[in-house]
Amino acid sequence: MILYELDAINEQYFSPYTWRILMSLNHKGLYKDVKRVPVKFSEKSEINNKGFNTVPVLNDNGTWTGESLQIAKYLELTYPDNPSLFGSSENMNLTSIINQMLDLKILGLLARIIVADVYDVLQPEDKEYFRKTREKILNKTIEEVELKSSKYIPILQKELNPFRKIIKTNNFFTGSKPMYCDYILFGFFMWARNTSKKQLLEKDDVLWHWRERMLNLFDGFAKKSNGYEIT
Ligand SMILES: N[C@@H](CCC(=O)N[C@@H](CS)C(=O)NCC(=O)O)C(=O)O
Repeated sequence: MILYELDAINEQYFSPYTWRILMSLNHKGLYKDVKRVPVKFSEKSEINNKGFNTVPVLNDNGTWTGESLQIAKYLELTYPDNPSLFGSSENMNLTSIINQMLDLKILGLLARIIVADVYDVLQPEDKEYFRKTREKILNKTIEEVELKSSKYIPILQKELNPFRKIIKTNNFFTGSKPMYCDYILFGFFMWARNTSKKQLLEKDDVLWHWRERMLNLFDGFAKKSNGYEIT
């Protein structure tokens, strides 16, 4: 299996969507069979040639799949005997809704907090492409966004309230075991952890402890990745 992901300096792999798949591959016990291949924002021909423009992209023995949620579903359906990412087909559908809602809400907010930090850890040849595309989306320069970044941390914290309610009584979002739903939100935290030194959660927050549990899964797979110590 080949997983295409974004390159970054110092192997600080940060794509939130790729993190969902890295965790899913571990969850399914398939990570040991995976070769990780970095592509650049500015040079993505390996995936472009197969019709994809974003990472993650998975090539499983000639079967190519793009879009993180589609990859997760592919893994679930192709490897049904490995631990389930969704629990049932009904839960898979529900998780798809959560995926869309979270992406809409959290991506924009977190981008306003960490975009300048992401810019700093890009490969030098990717900076021009990133600046051009992201400044167009944010309608501001990266530096202007950075000036207001701290304003968005409490807004992000508030948006996460529904998750806090759930994990007051559960270790993970659907119960005692992590599922794809956990990996969706966790991917965003890995985007921040592996690019930014900004503190997003307070230490007494139940989500802080959930994030610790997530970092420690699979023998500390995410914790061992190159990023910044979360304080
Ligand atoms: N909906 C897609 C989003 C993937 C995505 O936006 N990936 C970003 C990196 S985090 C990317 O590859 N961007 C390439 C570009 O902007 O050219 C998914 O869930 O996989």
